[in-house]
Amino acid sequence: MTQDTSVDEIQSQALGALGAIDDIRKLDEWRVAYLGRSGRLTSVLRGLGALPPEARREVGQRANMVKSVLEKALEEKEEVLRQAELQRSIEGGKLDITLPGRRPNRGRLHPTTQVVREICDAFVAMGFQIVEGPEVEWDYYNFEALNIPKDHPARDMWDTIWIDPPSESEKPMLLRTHTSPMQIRVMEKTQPPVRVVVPGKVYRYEATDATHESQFYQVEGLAVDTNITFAELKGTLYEFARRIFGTERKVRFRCDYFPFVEPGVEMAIDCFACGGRGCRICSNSGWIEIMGAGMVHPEVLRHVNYDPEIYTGFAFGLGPERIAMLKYGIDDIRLFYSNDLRFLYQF
Ligand code: YSA
Repeated sequence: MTQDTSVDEIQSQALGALGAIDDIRKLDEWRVAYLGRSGRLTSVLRGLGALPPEARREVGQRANMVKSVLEKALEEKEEVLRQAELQRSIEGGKLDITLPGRRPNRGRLHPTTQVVREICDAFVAMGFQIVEGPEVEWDYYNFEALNIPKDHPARDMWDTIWIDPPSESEKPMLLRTHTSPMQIRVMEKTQPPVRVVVPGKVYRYEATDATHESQFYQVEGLAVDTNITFAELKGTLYEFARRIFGTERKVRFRCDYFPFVEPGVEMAIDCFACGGRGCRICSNSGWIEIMGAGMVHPEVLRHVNYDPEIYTGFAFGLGPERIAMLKYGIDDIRLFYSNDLRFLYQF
């Protein structure tokens, strides 16, 4: 038998075998047997080199023709079997071709990100620029330069997660406990007038409850210029509250202490849950604190070589999760980071 007749034989055997297949899952076995890397036709094509030149051309051409015939036959058979399978499942009632398709899931921004952006937009509209800074911070920026020297009791206001504890390192590092260190970084690099907001994540070694997380966001604000007074601070923050909450909500300013401001204030909004009567969420006070603020302390200005006789400024640091809670009536801050899609899909 010549190589040529053996190629014809392969074709007729292959087509016979293909005709006998009635299950789509068996087609791959057939493909491997005849057209696969060690299949019968591929072996003939591989052996062409050993044939004399005139036979090589003839057998080669024939084998390639057979290959196309088999490939086409495989394609047709696959289509026939697929149609048959579809027909069977329609008849068997397994496939409801009238069912609407499944909607692909669409991604969206996390509610905290949405609120952070909304807050920043409100300040950008009032002439502030947005800057960002490191979450791993030096003790110097987080405390020292903000008028909180080592061993000062004010450090206890921020339960700190240390990377290098102060006793072990000359230049201790920590996870920033607030966005206020960016006040120093910005003023070191710029000359007044300064108007910036700084969104970012902060970390505290703190037990969680309905209004406290150990990782949360803050948005810092800083304005320094000549002639900035407490009136500018109040005007800016009232305007912010009006833009975010509308004109109906009540705003309360109270004296507060932060070592890097003088005087210092705390700003609160009336509790969304009890309308100010007092409940679990607002610790029976009727108010939810959303930010600390104040006039930048002259000592902080001196730290960055601004002359406090010429320049004054105000600063604030607010909690976007608390603002989202007030805006949307969310009664537990832990919902933001529990990865519960039923919660997240509402925003
Ligand atoms: C004060 C004066 C300034 O001139 C500038 C900034 C500040 C704020 C200061 N750096 C600070 O961190 N103050 S704070 O500890 O009271 O936090 C500010 C805001 O962050 C709070 O009003 C609250 O909205 C939010 N916050 C605080 N602890 C939180 C929290 N949000 C969620 N979980 C916590 N554990």
